[in-house]
Amino acid sequence: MQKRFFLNTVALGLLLAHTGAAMAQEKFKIGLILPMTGPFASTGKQIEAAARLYMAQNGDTVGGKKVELIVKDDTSAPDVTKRIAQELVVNDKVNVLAGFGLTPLALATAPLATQSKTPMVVMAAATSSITQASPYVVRTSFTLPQAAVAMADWAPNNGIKKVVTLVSDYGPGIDAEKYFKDRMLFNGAQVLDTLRVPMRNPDFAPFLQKVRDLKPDALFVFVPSGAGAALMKQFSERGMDKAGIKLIGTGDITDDDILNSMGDVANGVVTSHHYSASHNSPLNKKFVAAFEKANAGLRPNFMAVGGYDGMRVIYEAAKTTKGGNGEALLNAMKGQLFESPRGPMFIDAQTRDVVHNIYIRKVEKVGGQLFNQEFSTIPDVKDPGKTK
Ligand code: VNL
Repeated sequence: MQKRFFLNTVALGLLLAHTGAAMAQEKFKIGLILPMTGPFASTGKQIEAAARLYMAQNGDTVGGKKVELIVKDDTSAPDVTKRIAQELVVNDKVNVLAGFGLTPLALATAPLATQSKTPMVVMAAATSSITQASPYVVRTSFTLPQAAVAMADWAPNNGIKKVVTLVSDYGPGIDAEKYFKDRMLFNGAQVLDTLRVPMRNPDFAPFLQKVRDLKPDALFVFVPSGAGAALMKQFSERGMDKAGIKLIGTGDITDDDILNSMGDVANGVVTSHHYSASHNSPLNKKFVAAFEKANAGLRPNFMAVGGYDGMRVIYEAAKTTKGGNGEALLNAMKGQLFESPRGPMFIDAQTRDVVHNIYIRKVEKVGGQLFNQEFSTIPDVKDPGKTK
């Protein structure tokens, strides 16, 4: 009798524990780690706004589970990103980690994704090698080699034979410099010098002076999202444009988030990138209008689209796996093919990296506002960094 009572109690306990676990599992948790404060806060703001818009449009239940979006500020410090990711995995038991505003933040977290078998969706960082840092990384942003090679194919055919490069001295800048330079040389152009500025609080003045003395046809620049306005201001103050030196670069320097505040110096600047808020498609028009409406007129930039598409990849994988996690969730992200506000987009199943169009764009005034007007398309660009 006693024994039977004991067994029943154990059974009941197990049942309750099991039910408790099942109830805890009713949620599908997304840990979104972003720089919400500090010099890269605009990236965090754009991505969070885009993720919330995606949820507002697609509902907060997926694969039979309630979606919980947990947003955390890493202040753009890699050790903080890593600690937050650990807490999200161990304490919150998130199904997926997402965000990653800068390359060092993604690289600091990649080993944890591998150890814990947690899919990690990189929505912003764009150094080619990030997808190789963990087999659990899936990227929905872009890669610098994609954009840099496209610009190096366009420039020599458009009167730019001698260039100087100026990049932020870390992962994406070094990728931009290398892939732009190699392709320019391959195309028979000259690279007079390669300059690197500190990633944080760069003073462009001494570098621009050097560029003036070298008198290239154009200066090719990469600086991370948010830093483009300071570059433009100093470019104009140093009289570079008046000295006949054109400014070209990846679209990070004519970022839609701040383009309108850059003024006339930005007008006419040609860049290469995967997204413009003025991309001409019904889906993008809808996206931009909804984003602006939900965010007091804020224009979405390429960070927003990386966040929006990242949520799409997560939602579809959650549907396929009925709110799964680990390798099953990861596998359901691979190979997704869909229309993004940027145009057609594909997650290469082999590399887990994004394949999409790169556009050549020129800043122009449309209805009194500055936009990156796309005028040429290089379709379905894979990351050139993956082919060697
Ligand atoms: C990165 C690349 C960051 C491109 C960016 O802005 C950007 C990165 C914050 O990989 O760190 O525009």
